[in-house]
Amino acid sequence: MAPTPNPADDAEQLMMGAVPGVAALGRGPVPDGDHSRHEYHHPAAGWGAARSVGKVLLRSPEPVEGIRAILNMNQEDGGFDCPGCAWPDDPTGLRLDICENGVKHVTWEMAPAHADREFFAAHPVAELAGWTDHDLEAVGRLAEPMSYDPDTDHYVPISWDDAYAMVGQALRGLASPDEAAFYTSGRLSNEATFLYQLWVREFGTNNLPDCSNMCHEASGRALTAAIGSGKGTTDLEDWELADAIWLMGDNAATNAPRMLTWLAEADRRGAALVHINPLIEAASRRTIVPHEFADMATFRTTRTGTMNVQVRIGGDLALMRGVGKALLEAAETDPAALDREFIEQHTNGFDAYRAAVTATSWDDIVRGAGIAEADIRRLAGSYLRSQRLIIAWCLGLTQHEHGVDTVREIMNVLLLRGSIGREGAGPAPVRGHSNVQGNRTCGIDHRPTPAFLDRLAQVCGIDPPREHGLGTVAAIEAMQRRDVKVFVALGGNFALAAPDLPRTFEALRNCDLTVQVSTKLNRSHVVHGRRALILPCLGRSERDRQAGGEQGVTVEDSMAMVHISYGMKDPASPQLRSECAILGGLARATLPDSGTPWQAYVDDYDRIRDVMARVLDGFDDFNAKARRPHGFRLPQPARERVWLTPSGRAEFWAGPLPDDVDPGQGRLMLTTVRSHDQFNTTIYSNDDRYRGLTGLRTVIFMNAGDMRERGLSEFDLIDVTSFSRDGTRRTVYGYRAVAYDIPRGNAAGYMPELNVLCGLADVSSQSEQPVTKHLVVEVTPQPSGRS
Ligand SMILES: Nc1nc2c(c(=O)[nH]1)N[C@H]1C(S)=C(S)[C@@H](COP(=O)(O)OP(=O)(O)OC[C@H]3O[C@@H](n4cnc5c(=O)[nH]c(N)nc54)[C@H](O)[C@@H]3O)O[C@H]1N2
Ligand SMILES: Nc1nc2c(c(=O)[nH]1)N[C@H]1C(S)=C(S)[C@@H](COP(=O)(O)OP(=O)(O)OC[C@H]3O[C@@H](n4cnc5c(=O)[nH]c(N)nc54)[C@H](O)[C@@H]3O)O[C@H]1N2
Ligand SMILES: [Mo]
Repeated sequence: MAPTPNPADDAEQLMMGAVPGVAALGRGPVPDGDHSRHEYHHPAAGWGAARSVGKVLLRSPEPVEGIRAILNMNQEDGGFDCPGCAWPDDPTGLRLDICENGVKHVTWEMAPAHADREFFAAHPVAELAGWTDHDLEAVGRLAEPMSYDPDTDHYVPISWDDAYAMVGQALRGLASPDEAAFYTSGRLSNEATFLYQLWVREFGTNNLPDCSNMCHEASGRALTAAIGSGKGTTDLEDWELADAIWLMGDNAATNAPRMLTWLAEADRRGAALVHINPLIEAASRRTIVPHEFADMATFRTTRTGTMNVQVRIGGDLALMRGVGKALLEAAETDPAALDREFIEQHTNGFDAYRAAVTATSWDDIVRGAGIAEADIRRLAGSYLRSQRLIIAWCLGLTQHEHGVDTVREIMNVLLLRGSIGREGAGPAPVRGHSNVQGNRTCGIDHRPTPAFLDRLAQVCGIDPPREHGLGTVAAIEAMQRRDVKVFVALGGNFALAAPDLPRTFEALRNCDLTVQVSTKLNRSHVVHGRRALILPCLGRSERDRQAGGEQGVTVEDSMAMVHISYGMKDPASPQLRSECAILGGLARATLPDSGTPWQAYVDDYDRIRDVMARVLDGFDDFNAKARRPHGFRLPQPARERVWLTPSGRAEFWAGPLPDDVDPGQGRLMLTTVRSHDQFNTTIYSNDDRYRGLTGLRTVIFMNAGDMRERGLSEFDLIDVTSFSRDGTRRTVYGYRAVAYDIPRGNAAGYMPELNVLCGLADVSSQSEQPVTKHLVVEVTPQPSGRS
């Protein structure tokens, strides 16, 4: 008998674009067929953003609470930290520290708890699996713990104690602790992070994959090798003093909008603002600074970019090599071109670097970067005229095979002129999730250092495992092989954020138990193991009451400032528990003989902070310092020109230029990006305002010449096939071509939809990151696909 077709499977196939001849569905709201594109000429932020905020607040189920909460966001006196991006708060308090996307984010979190037992009783999981990801999250907040019942295919209520017991029993029943993996998304507070890794390591594994493995892992590894610590060195005072800012591979107007204010102020004092990006993004043009009400009233715009360098995808390493080459050439006649004293006193490996640069021809540089020699020299000239250069970067640089090398080459360029450990200068990786940097600081790392483990052992009296654990991609492979049988996720949406969705789905379904600690319903709840738990937690905007009174938690921003954050709003449901409380419950159920005072930690987070102060560098007097207005800055030795590298010096890197920017005859290099209306896998709408697109996410932005070559007109249906390193191919059917200002041979489209095209083999050997900004594809018109 033929199996009965499952409509949800069909819908999932359509979301993936897996059905030949049919338009792909995507993961936003179901498209109504009405889509359009125009050139966006307006300034970023300003009234467009204000209008959008107004719309979001009106749609919000709790408009008054919404406005009140937003005004309390990022404020020093008892407010909470914006759960959006990791851009720091303004320490002077002079600037209105909210942005359009932060507002969207908080109001989205403040939804009523409609994902409750009645909801799950009405909708079997097979049906929910057919909903788009937008529709799943739009149900509202999760209300109470739920457990998957395979007999009825429904999630059914379970008590917190039974849920903890189920996890404890499953973990204790494993042949080895390494048969479990524990994922983190970058929302988790420092306190919850510390408890999480303590539980996992006391249990006995370092299998702690996290979203960093897909995000800034390359930055951390490169910075550690170059300057001895995995973080940037600049703070906002430096951003106020810089006379040149280069922004590489970052869509700031969308993903770190509060940066626009700092760019506008830099322009007013005459700084050079260079945007290095294959796409001309909104931040490279003008903004209306939202906290300057006179500007808002008079529509006065300020420039946020003075130069665009439209590098080809993956060409940043070559571009930086070119800048270095121009500087070294200039130094032959101009002694001030290099900071020789700094190079001599503070660095190692300069001669090898110079030799590597000499060995790289201008031809190779120009081909690799896709930028003319004269323009590269112009960029270097601008650096020579400046005294204080900040180079900031985000995912455009990291999600490549050579992400680590690229960040090393940025460091080379900074080291040449001593642009580090000096006011107004230095490297500035722009982090993603609001506490992703804090997660690493507080112990989420599948490759922990022996020094950290020693301290943990000594202070907490546990015997942590020493072998490295599994990162994200390795964890997927292990689940597929059934080497890992229990998967626990503290936040995030692993099913959708990871590469190669069909294999990731299979991996999760292979597990005996999947546990998701979440705020909202998402794909990772409907793609689950044989048994599955949904454990709903408080969001950052909500009050956290424990036995010891109301609790605050700390986070660390992109610039290593740590501060405390208090929720302001009553929890969406009385059944919700804090992440710390859930972790305490899970730990006690897993480790009945544990000597760790789990309950005492949960009762009063000051006790967690006290023990963190003894384990982590720079956290001494943590409880007092966290409560200072704006908190405290973690020490960054490289900022003081103290280099914690094995040589005790900052290290130049002298590798060769890779030859991997050319996708090959007839193929394109595809990069995956976020739209203006999404937060990672959370999709608010099908629009992307700054790119002028409305109504559709299943698009590929292409150069008009590449479209002509393929006989394509705007919005024609196309199929996109990727070529994985392991020789396999993957296709999404029924996307649409959109002409865009992007270099020939390059293309862009949206994550998470296009994660289908990234194979598990397509992972950087330097960083273990999936190379989701470096996919080799072929775009073909869909047979009879004219629309
Ligand atoms: N509103 C909102 N804010 C967010 C997020 C969100 O989804 N929504 N996500 C958060 C997270 S977790 C992160 S990590 C950050 C992500 O912030 P971004 O890194 O800005 O995110 P992406 O959309 O991936 O954009 C990458 C940028 O790099 C460019 N790019 C792509 N390939 C290349 C390349 O080869 N070279 C160069 N030079 N540029 C390239 C793209 O054109 C794009 O401008 O934002 C955080 N903030
Ligand atoms: N192709 C491609 N893939 C990518 C990327 C890319 O650029 N291209 N970017 C990568 C990057 S940079 C990242 S960071 C990952 C993102 O990967 P993740 O961090 O795994 O995904 P998110 O979409 O941020 O997770 C959203 C879910 O988090 C839960 N959540 C929200 N707030 C909270 C909270 O306070 N506590 C808890 N416990 N749960 C909460 C909600 O249930 C929500 O559905 O994706 C990666 N994947
Ligand atoms: Mo990220």
